[in-house]
Amino acid sequence: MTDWDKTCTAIHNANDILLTTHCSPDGDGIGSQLALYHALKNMGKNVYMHNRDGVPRIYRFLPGASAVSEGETFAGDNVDLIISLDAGSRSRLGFPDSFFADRILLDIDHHASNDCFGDINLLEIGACSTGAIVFALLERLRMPLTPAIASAIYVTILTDTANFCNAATTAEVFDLAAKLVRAGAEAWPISREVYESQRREMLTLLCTCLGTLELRDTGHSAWLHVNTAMYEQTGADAQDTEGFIEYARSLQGVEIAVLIRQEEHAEWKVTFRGKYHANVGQLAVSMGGGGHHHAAGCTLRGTFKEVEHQVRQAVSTLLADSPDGE
Ligand SMILES: [Mn+2]
Repeated sequence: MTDWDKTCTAIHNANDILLTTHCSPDGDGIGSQLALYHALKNMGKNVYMHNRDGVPRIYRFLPGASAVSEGETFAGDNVDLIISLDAGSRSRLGFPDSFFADRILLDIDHHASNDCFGDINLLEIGACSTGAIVFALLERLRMPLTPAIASAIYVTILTDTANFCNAATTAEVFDLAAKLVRAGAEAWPISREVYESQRREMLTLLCTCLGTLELRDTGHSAWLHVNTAMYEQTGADAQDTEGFIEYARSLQGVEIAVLIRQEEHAEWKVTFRGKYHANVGQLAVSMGGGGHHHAAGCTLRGTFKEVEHQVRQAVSTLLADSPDGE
């Protein structure tokens, strides 16, 4: 569903707009949120930003990031439009039902697993990032690209294409990136902030995590895990695990990489990366999660052993059904 006209009308009619993104936000969620924040402010709207999990450290350099509040509830009674960015389902936002009562919900997203949870849905499944949809929306609204907006959208593309590397990286993506750089997004300073500003604790945790590497399914699946004891040993936290799974996928012959990360309340965040044919998006959907063909995730409950067993069976079944990766 691609409700361009309804989206533009809802934005024109709203006075107080709340922007939000999914739990454990990534560069696409945050960049989309901040780009739209600046543009809607420039239109004269009252704009608020609130995420269940705030803004990860590596994205706090972006202009406007300090205006994002966090937590399970948001006090603003006057909000008439909520815009959800980069979330495939309403539950991914992490808020109670009361959060959405009496407000129009606009869902802007590019996940194939999106269940059209909005009152209005602006979905472009082929888009490289949700930020690319925001870019197209700003063109429709005739909003000029400022350096702050261009930088925020650039981050969405940089991170969701895994540095202009993954299967979503088309000629159109490079065209869009060029437009953003011309509008004031600075590629090298942005890369320095996102990829070259890690804490030492991250590398210590990475060493520990790589020690858990296991290859299964005759070398077609690679497995890593992180538990809370590892955070205590290293001083790192869940945000530091961003990108760990790419090491598992980087091995020759690996078709599916899996990272199982301990969360609070006996929950485990399971992240999948695929390399060739295997559709890890469908795999994640089958376990209550969602995502894309080559990148997806879900949350499971139980002990580590139970969760690992469940995921192992699902991965082995998928690999048995897939043609050999080439
Ligand atoms: Mn995205």
